[in-house]
Amino acid sequence: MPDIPKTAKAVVFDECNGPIRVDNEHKVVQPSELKAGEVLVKLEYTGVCHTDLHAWKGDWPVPPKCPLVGGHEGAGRIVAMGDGTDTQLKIGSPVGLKWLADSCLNCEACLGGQEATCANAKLSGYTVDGSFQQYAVSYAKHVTPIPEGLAMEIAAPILCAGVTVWKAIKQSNTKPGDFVVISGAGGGLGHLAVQYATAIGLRVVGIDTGDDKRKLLASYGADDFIDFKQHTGKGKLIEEVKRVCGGEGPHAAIITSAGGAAYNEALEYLRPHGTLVAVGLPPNTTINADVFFTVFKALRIVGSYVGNRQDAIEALDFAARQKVKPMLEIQNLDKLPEVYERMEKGGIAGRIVLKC
Ligand code: 8ID
Ligand code: ZN
Repeated sequence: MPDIPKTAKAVVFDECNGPIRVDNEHKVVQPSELKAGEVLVKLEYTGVCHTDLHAWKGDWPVPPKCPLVGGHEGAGRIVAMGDGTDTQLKIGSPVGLKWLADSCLNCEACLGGQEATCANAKLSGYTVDGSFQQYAVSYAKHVTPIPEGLAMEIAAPILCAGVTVWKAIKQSNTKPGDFVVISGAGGGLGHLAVQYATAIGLRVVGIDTGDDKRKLLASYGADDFIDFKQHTGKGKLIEEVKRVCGGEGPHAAIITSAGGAAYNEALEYLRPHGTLVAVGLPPNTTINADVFFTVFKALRIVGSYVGNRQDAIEALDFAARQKVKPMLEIQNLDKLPEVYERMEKGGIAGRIVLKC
């Protein structure tokens, strides 16, 4: 059994919008304190998702627990397990922590493979402490096995961003050759959505802003890029999206933007029978659907919330086969506050991953 220190580093905040502090002497849960089903994971890398920023800002209707160690894209190895834990995983197994830390596995949602909507779901970095630390407690039934040979820093962003967009694509009602718009395409979720969509043969139009993001998405084989800041007049973005999608608009639009404006015109640029997949979670935002056109164009609006255990395995498999490769900038765990500042400005192309 590996040596487990009594304390280690964690990044903590005590209240939403309050100071974010690096605690170098954060208590590490000891193996003897773990309950059956719990695992202690020594984290190597963690991605920073915009959800973590929403959590710190208290953006959503139900605030996170406080004090909180955020983070839910953690990659590391199991170093201890509670007595009586029933699992195939072993000490040393590489595993990932996801947003969904635990669920009951017995309710209608869980039995139907919709674990995220389990009434007893535990959420990493929201209702339980997450991955912005060196040692985290998680749950054997929900940690995701990371394929041997896949680098931990590559696995990390797949564990939320990758899983979520892979699931969203599966819910988009598209087939190879169809047009899909990814709005927020240059961000953490979006740049992976472009890659998964391209990998399965969709024609991808990215919407975001700036030349860095334009170049990044072109390197993944996106068919078009629309800079939303260059199409600001009334109806201009709708016109441009329709134009690049064969004149009729896309078969689906997956909104991964962290800003509400991306939702505004999506229903208007979709082609008949098109699907709007809502993924981004801007605060206080509503989707305005004109009833007449929703009916006459037979549109679908679908909310897509992370993915289940199998979606996570599939999402990592794309990365292991190098069909999908996150664009990473690696920083130290201590840099979380600076990362949030840059994220708030929309200035990150791809994902920032922190070394734990
Ligand atoms: O399960 C889920 N549904 C789920 C899972 C994980 C994350 C939802 N999310 C949510 C996050 O909480 C957040 O609201 O998805 C959103 C995006 O997360 P992210 O990809 O981690 O954020 P980012 O890296 O900051 O990227 C956001 C991108 O949106 C662009 C920005 O330029 C940035 O590249 N963007 C914005 I802000 N406004 C835009 C607009 N009007 C826009 N792109 C197009 N049009
Ligand atoms: Zn996330």
